[in-house]
Amino acid sequence: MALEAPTWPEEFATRYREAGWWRGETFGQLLSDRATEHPDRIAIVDPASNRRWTYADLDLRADRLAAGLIARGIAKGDKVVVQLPNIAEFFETIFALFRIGALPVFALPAHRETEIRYFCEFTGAAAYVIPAEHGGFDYRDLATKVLAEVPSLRHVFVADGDPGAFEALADVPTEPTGIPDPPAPSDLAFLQLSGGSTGVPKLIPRTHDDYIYSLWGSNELCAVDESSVYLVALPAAHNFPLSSPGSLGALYAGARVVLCPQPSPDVAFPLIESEGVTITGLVPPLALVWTEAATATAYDLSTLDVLLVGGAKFSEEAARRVKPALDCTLQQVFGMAEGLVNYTRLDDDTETIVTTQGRPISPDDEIRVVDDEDNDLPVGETGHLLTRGPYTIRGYWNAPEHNARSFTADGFYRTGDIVRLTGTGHLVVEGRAKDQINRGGEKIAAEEVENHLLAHPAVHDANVVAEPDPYLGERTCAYVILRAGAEPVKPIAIKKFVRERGLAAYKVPDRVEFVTAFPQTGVGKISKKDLRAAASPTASSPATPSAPSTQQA
Ligand code: OOB
Repeated sequence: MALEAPTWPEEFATRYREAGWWRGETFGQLLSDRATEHPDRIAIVDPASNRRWTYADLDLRADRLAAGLIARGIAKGDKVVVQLPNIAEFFETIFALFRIGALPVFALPAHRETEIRYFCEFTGAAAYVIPAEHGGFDYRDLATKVLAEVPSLRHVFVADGDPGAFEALADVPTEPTGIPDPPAPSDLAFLQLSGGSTGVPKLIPRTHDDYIYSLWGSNELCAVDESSVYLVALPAAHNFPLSSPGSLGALYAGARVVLCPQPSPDVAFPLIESEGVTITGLVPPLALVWTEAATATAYDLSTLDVLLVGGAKFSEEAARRVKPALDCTLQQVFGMAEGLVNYTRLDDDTETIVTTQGRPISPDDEIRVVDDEDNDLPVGETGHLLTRGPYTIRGYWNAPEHNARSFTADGFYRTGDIVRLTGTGHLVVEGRAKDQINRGGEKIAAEEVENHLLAHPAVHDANVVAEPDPYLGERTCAYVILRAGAEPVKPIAIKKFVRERGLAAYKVPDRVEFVTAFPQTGVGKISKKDLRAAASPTASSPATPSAPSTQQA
């Protein structure tokens, strides 16, 4: 299958194979292998529906669903938008698609019409898989709208609950007939979403070879083996709980995956006790909540060996509290869906664990810390992180213009993160150059929200920046200049407008501030740095975005 994105030059692919990083496995095959090796071991626990699937169950289900999907015309290379919560069918669906060589496009349950329509249109998706309802939201209504708008979309499958006018996923499986043309290890396995800093999200093409390396590489560093029990506390489709080492790492190891319907301690702690969970991953705000709750809980959390925390910067003070409260090893993880994942090592000393974001999985991960002109900086200096390696993409899917900006000519990915390397090769995340808000691990591209604000008839101009939040780390502040003579409008109306445009709720600005002008840089560009400083009450030199000396509406 021709890749629809730049891939590794042959000399790199050969090197990664020869080094043993790329093992020539596919997801479809590895599940069959595990099912042959230990058919009766539990693979998936879905407590909400009280189901426990063995490896043999999951393998058979994936085969039967693949056969049914093929009968409905889903073929190798087709894209299928998968928007499922933490339920067992998520795994049945993605392994069926992996087997066919059809590509899941991993949407999050929080995505709404704007995002889903875009994923379906941009990828020319053939099918869309949803729950009937989840979190009080009816995905069938969303699917009805998207189906009417996207001509390529031929099927909507409802994986859980009343399918309404659509086909229930449970009615799709049939007798397995064999896969006509299974994917090769170097083929694309799926499209993951980028946190992004551009107007629309970019799609990340991952191959079987490269992603599977990130799984077993993570397993080695996080001590995941067949006796492990991994709790999927974050949304299952996100790269962190999927692969660091995540559910797929656990399945690779022949371990058990427990699906947590919600990450709050009142739901997660009883599952840790009853299933003997040994390892899980959380974003910093949740890690704080768990740490607090653990000191007062009656549940037995003693099986928990490792708590991974990542997705956003975990403050040193919060990191120090983890071990005393949960009696487990904290492992910081600094990763990205584009590839590179860094872990603190389980045997790192406490200072390293609490003050750094770890070091790369692979000896073949190349790390550069550069200045604004791409000159390499001496170790210890702070600069832009560039990376290249055996599981970091060489380009986004069908996005040549973005690729020219986001990758160097020799294939390094510009992460947009500002980091410092320590003498031991650990990375410390110092900040971010990309125009993004990291809202407790959920990434928001400022430009995307600004475009929606600009669609409001009363809005002349808008700038979205991060402001500090004690719980989330960052939240979103929209500075808005209203049109001269526009009807008076309240911040809440602006928020409502954005929400009603069908955007995921986490992207709706937390605060809308009306100003008459934006601060400018020396060359007359809008200064987001000054806007950020204005949004931060503790900033040393707060700008005054409403200062009349700057750009007038
Ligand atoms: C993970 O993946 P994404 O794609 O949602 O976001 C990647 C970005 C990074 O470039 C960085 O800006 C930020 O999220 N980030 C962190 C961080 N971990 C991620 N910033 C500071 N400290 C950390 N520990 O977020 C992701 C993917 C795999 C594993 C873990 C996280």
